[in-house]
Amino acid sequence: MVVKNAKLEATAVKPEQYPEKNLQEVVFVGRSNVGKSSIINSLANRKSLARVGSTPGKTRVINFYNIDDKLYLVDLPGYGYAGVSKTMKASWGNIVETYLNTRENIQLIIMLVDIRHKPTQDDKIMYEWLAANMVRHVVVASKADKISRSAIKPRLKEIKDALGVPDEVKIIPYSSENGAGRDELWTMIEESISGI
Ligand SMILES: Nc1nc2c(ncn2[C@@H]2O[C@H](COP(=O)(O)OP(=O)(O)O)[C@@H](O)[C@H]2O)c(=O)[nH]1
Ligand SMILES: [Mg+2]
Repeated sequence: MVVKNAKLEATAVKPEQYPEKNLQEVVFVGRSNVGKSSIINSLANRKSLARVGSTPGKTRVINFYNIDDKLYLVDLPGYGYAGVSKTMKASWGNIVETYLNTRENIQLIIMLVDIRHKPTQDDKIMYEWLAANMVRHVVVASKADKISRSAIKPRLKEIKDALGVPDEVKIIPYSSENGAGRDELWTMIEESISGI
């Protein structure tokens, strides 16, 4: 997929701030620091469309990136950052739940887990929600460049077992560093979006 125009179109904490254009949406969820902003840059082929590595837990907003006026890539606030207060956690839950429960144009949810780490309790809760809510989804094992090629398969299996991912749901190893997995993920995105 060649992206011609990519821009941050809206930043929201509540529905009134979501973009009004009814483009289909592909959503990224996962822990803080798992690589959500990086994968958006990688998919869009841009260096700094989304801000990478800002203080974990600090991004408490939903960012909507307009891709060629065809779809939005939506960057949700990350969960599981240890240093945040209860109030912050509650505000995260509220922002994310409201979006996931009310937004009708979500076509695909991409859940990121770090290929090097065991999924956490928060990851399990997130995946249970995805599995229970009948939303089309895919799991991406991020930072695949950080482990050896031979370690990839066993890591994917561990993630699959820990989250209880059924055979029909794909787990794609991805590297935003070198673009591994990009074509496969774009194919999945294109399959889930009509008219592109
Ligand atoms: N080596 C490597 N580092 C990555 C990759 N993706 C993200 N990172 C790094 O992980 C950190 C967090 O990434 P970021 O995209 O900000 O995560 P977010 O909090 O989920 O948005 C940054 O230092 C990134 O450079 C990847 O595929 N490979
Ligand atoms: Mg981010």
